[in-house]
Amino acid sequence: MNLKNLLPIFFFCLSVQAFGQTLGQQVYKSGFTNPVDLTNANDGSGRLFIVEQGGRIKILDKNKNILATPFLNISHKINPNGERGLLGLAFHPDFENNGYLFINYVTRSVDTTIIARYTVSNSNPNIVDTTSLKILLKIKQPYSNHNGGCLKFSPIDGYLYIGMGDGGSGGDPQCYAQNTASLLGKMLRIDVNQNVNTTPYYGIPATNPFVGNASYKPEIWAVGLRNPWRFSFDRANGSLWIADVGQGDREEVNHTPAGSNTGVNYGWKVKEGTFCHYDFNNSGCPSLPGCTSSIYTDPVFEYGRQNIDGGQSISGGFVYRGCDFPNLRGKYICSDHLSNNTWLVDSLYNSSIHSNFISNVSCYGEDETGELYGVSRSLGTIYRIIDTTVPLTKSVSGAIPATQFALDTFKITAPITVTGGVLNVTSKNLVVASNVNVNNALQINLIKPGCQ
Ligand SMILES: [Ca+2]
Repeated sequence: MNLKNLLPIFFFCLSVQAFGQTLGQQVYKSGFTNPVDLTNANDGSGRLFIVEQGGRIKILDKNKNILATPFLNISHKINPNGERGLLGLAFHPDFENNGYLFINYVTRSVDTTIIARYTVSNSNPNIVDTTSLKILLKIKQPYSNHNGGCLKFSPIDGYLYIGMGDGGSGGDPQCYAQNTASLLGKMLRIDVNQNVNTTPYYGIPATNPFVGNASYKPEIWAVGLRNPWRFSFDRANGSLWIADVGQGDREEVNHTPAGSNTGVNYGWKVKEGTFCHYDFNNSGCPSLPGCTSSIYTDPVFEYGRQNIDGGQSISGGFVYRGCDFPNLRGKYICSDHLSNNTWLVDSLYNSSIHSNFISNVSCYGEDETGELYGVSRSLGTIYRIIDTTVPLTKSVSGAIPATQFALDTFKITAPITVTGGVLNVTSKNLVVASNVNVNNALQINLIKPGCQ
């Protein structure tokens, strides 16, 4: 066995363990216009779907080509200004079989949030059948801002969660977020597998916390949110991370375990983060306990409004569960849209700040394997989130011994020319069946100890 090729790999892995991770970003693809959401269809196609606020959903295929024809174009239906427009996309967990996708947008004329279902074309997997439109929810917006916009399926209960802002203006003047007869300022949870072919094209999960309580809208899963612009589920355990944009004091992240059916009150507008809201009074509000009451659930992470180590508008991200960067695994990432500060928050809620990160992050998104991407709204660019201590590629040339590379470390992704032997590549390992000579330098992409 020729150890020359293996020793550098061994010492390289040791150094990663010794020095930990350094958060970094790498341009993945540019050319989008005001992108605000990124997701995948989990159908094995490797496609990324990029939502543009102006009303188009673009496909970035697995070869990193932006398809010329949008997946969907509803630009005629929406108002793209401010916090309005096409804001969110979620694929049904069984999209591969039923072709359903769900979007969240604000209408062009009278500001109204629409939650709608479309079906992918029977004949072209890269086009939505626009005649398939079904509208599930219409929620009137009293002001132009704080429209929420995110919607996602829980990997645990399979229900669709919809983040609703408090309706806008400033300070929630009508106290919508604590008004249980309003869907504004709430996290909603609906079952899209009920009434699939009849209005309203969804049903209420029997385990929703306020089912049977006449003073609550039954869609409500949690109350007390100001503008949960971006939330996500941890794909490893189904827990929910909600980033809630603040008013004047605190930007916050809330973390709630999977299977919570108790009806969390996240505090707004009695509290802003862990602070008592500075101008809270009961004007417009139902009679509510004061801000020190235990009925309000505090965030697990928050920051202040100064740009040096805080910001003014949080864009929530995801817990990294990809395979390529082991030292990022289990950490939640979020950014401030205005200050460009970015944080990693670990499972004990310890945080580290990374300044001068991606400009104007609107959202993060996962590909099918859990690799993470950050999206710059102003630059129209998608960045891959990386650990800079882990090189993305490594090259070898010359003779490779017949062996299996150690530590499940490598796979071959680039075309190679080989003489004198056969290379067998499995999902985990590079296996060389007999001694070979590589004519050209061989690029090996680093992957996934413990994954697949
Ligand atoms: Ca709160």
